[in-house]
Amino acid sequence: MATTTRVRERFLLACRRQPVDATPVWFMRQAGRYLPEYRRLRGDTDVLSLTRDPEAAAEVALQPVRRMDVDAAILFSDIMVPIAAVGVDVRIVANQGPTLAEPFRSDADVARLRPLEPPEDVPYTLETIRILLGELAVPLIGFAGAPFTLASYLVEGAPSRDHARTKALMHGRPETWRALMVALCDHVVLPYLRAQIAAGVHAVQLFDSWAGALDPDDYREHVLPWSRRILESLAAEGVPLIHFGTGTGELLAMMREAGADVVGVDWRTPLDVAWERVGADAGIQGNLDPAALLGPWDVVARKAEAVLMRAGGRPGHVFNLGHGVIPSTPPDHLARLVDLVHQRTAAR
Ligand code: 1CP
Repeated sequence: MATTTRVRERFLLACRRQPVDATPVWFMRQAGRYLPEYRRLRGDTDVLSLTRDPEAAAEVALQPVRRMDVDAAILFSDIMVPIAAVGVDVRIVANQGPTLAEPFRSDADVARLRPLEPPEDVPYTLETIRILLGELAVPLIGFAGAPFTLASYLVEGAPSRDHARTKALMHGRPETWRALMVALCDHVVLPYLRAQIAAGVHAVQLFDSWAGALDPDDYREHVLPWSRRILESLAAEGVPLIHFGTGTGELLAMMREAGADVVGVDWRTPLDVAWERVGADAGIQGNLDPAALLGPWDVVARKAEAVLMRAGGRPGHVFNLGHGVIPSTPPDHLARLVDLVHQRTAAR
């Protein structure tokens, strides 16, 4: 059993749609290249090596929390960490992303995903969580990639725009697709998330970053059942479950249906429209365009206030960007944004 640390509650309350003293804020990729202290610490080390060094990974996750009054921290890891941990040769190429020496194409490739044994395969992730729980005064978010987004990297072998090979496999070899989805759920994502929860993370986010590449029928038939398998299996664990993707305007209701407590939405769908789609019985996370932070402060403030207006003070809003922080973002804009959200929403 993990020790329960006393942490600031407002992020967890909002995930449960309970009233809060101010709207909680955190940022996807709040740890990362926009911070000079991250660039200094990382040097030439690749991201996967950094995640395998618990002291360094914990330090990176703490950096944004020291600079800004964010209401949650996110584990520093990557969605490809548990894939690499079961022995698949994955590298994260600088300024590009995950690449595989031998992309997945067949049933024999699916067999390369042996079951993850967290204590042996990802001891560094569990140790990073342990260190963070001892240091943090805000909740810690654990995460994993969702089966579709993980499959896209495995099948394409590199970041992709059209996800063509992935869709070709999904449509052309449905049995192989199914086997791949089962292996990703049961051998990789579920053991990885269960271990993070057992180690004490306060909430979990399932990143289906590229699900928006699918039409709604394909999402329902080929992807939703697997994301649901994960979220429903975790429901009894008692931590809030956040389900995020980009370009998902037409998929939002199904992402909620998959079993999420909170649905993360990008900037393409206005927050009030998105909330209507996920339903009033779910929370919503988002959704300022990360590129707005590249403009002057008055633009950031105006666009952030528009997001808050659309949230309308209803319980269940977690303020975030619509996707990760862009590396050229001025750190001071983000810190000011946190304060603006807190001030504008502080209970009077
Ligand atoms: O230092 C670097 O080179 C920066 C790039 C980087 C970072 C900071 C990568 C390579 N991974 C990470 C850490 C990371 N990855 C975190 C923790 C940091 C935080 O949020 O504060 C998280 C949550 C992830 C998750 C992740 N990795 C996702 C889902 C989130 C998202 O952005 O949609 C995805 C799709 C990845 C794959 C990946 N890893 C790295 C890159 C550049 C990418 C995306 C590549 C692509 O466009 O396909």
